[in-house]
Amino acid sequence: EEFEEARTTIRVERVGRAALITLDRPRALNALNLQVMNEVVAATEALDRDPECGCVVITGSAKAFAAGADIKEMRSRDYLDMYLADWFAAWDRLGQLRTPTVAAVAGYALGGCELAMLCDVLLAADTAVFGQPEITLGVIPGIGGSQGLTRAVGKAKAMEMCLTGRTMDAAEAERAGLVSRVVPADELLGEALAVAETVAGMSLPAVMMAKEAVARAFETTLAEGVRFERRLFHAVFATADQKEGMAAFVEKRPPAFRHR
Ligand code: CO8
Repeated sequence: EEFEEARTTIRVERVGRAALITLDRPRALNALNLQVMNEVVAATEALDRDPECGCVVITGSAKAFAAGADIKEMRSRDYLDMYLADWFAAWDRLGQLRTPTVAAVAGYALGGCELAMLCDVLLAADTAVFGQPEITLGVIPGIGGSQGLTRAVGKAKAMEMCLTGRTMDAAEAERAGLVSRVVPADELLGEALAVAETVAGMSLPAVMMAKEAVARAFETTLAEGVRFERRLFHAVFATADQKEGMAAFVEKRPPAFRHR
């Protein structure tokens, strides 16, 4: 533990215009203690401000994306400790980034399921296992799992998973709409980086607005969401990239977006 606390719990690399954050706390299966939370949030916020970064991939190890919140760190805390520290609140900032994020999930995503759901695109290896096992510890999800999972897979599966701790394998997660695609484990990182580089090659304002528009679907009525989308759709016609993208199509050449 002492050794672990003295080192960082993540690795950050640049891959072209994409960035890769690898959770690196192998002895605890990437359990999400406060250090991991603070490092992931600080790294993603720094990348969000960096104009050279167009998309962030978050991944774990082959065995565990993240085995949940750190049980050893929480076990002896009481209500006031948790309330006054506003435990886990910083994770919300991951969901507020403007730069798109891709979760590349292999192995256990238990509670790590919540971290993955804070990302915009979820890719799963065929080894992925998703679950909200908090109930088996006498507690409940605390990083938005009860809300995110219910929106992602519907009430029946979310309720069963949160009440029993039952896990979903990758195939079920794809059928249920939790992940966009399942790929062989050895192709996961390559696929995730390919998605990230594709996103990072698009017009940045269009990407940000598309992300905002999809995210709005979870926050408002259909009519208000469509109105929000329409306003943004009109707004993209103020960008040079709209002219370039449409000119490139007509001229049968790849677009060279200015705002990337
Ligand atoms: N917290 C702290 N340490 C952990 C955690 C964790 N969540 N998960 C694993 N570890 C540690 C183990 O204690 C063990 O350490 P040591 O070698 O010192 O004994 C080491 O990682 C390796 O783990 P295992 O020996 O258990 O590995 P196995 O391959 O046998 O099993 C499992 C892997 C199935 C993933 C198993 O480790 C497990 O069930 N982990 C706990 C999963 C869990 O319940 N997660 C939910 C966490 S609680 C929680 O999230 C409640 C808070 C609410 C909101 C936030 C959620 C993110």
